[in-house]
Amino acid sequence: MAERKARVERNTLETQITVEINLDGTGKARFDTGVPFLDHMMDQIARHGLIDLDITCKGDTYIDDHHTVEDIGITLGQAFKQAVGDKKGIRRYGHAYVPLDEALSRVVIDLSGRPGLCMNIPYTRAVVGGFDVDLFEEFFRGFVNHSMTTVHIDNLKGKNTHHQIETVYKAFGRALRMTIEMDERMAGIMPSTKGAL
Ligand SMILES: [Mn+2]
Repeated sequence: MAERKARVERNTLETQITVEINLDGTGKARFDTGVPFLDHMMDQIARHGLIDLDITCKGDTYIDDHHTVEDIGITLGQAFKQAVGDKKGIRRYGHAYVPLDEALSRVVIDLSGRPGLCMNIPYTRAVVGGFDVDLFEEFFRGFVNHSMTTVHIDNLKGKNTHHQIETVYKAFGRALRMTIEMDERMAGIMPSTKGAL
């Protein structure tokens, strides 16, 4: 199988970002983004997705974390799409439920070729670890728009905000892993009756 890796640089006046991704990794991650709580969340994608990630960002966090979080989502989406390639032989769909103590989240993904995000997280707090939790929607919207994927995210239970969002990122990693797994019975076959994704 060809290597499923990508390296994407994205530079604007607000952020300068480099993302390196290996879809067939072991969950090795290195982050230097200036936003530690986001790093903690992206670590879940790497570990539970078995995706190697190396992400650096110099962003205008002296304003707030908004541009950094959104633009990392965009760049990660671009790198993911590039690394996935033509999608032949992959499972395409992925889903996961992940609990963490009282919290429970479900993430369902389709590498559909069409961007779409349905996200429902009834946060119990607006800020966690100094991080505005509404920015997570910007991260995921950036990702789906640039990876051309459909993502449904539901936090079903949870009292602690850290647990709520951590279960989302863990489930996202697990679901992503399923989408890109090679399905032996689909070898060389495009997982769509349209013949393209
Ligand atoms: Mn945690």
